[in-house]
Amino acid sequence: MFAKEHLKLYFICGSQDIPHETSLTEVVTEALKSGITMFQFREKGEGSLSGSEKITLAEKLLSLCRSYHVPFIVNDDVDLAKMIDADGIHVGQKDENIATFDKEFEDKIIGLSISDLEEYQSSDLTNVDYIGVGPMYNTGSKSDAKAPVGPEMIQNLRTKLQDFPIVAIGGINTENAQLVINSGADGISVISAIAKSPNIKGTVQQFLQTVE
Ligand code: TZP
Ligand code: MG
Repeated sequence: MFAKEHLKLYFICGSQDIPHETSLTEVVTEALKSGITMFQFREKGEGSLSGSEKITLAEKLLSLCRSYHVPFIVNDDVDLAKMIDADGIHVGQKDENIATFDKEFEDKIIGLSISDLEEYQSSDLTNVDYIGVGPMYNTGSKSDAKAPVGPEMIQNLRTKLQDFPIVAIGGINTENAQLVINSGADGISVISAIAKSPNIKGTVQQFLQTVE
């Protein structure tokens, strides 16, 4: 089900990341049409939806992703992922422990955030399909983001993890994406570079040229 090709251009988004003049559904539709390879629903922070509004939106985006054969990952919310039968779940270091749900997610994609070597050393990757490493650079999309670790962290982890799937995250744009890929990442994950792009199609195509 999971292949590291899915990490090439991993778009992460929630309604809080979307400029007022558009909607999450419109942005995700345009991103899917343009060729993103995986999507994560990250409904989190100021301006995000909860309860039934969050579930309805998730179901809508899941069916959109299915129609493009793009895996749909839920950030953090294990109950939601189970309820709507998402393709996977992404958790951070402080989120629900993977050991508590790995059996139920055996045939699903499990992603884990790692920001530095210390977190890498204390993480059990037995049931993890990919890790998200970052922030690479300063980010305006995560209020509690750690200090940027730079592409050197990918190089560093790559030597320890051999061919384990790694996606880079945090402050990645069309200018610095090549550097991140050259450091050994299998792909890049972005929020604002796509969510706030005035030309999503052009931005996605530029990213895809970099990662291919
Ligand atoms: N985790 C580390 S940085 C980040 C997350 C979710 C935010 C990435 O957003 P952007 O806009 O691509 O910097
Ligand atoms: Mg999380």
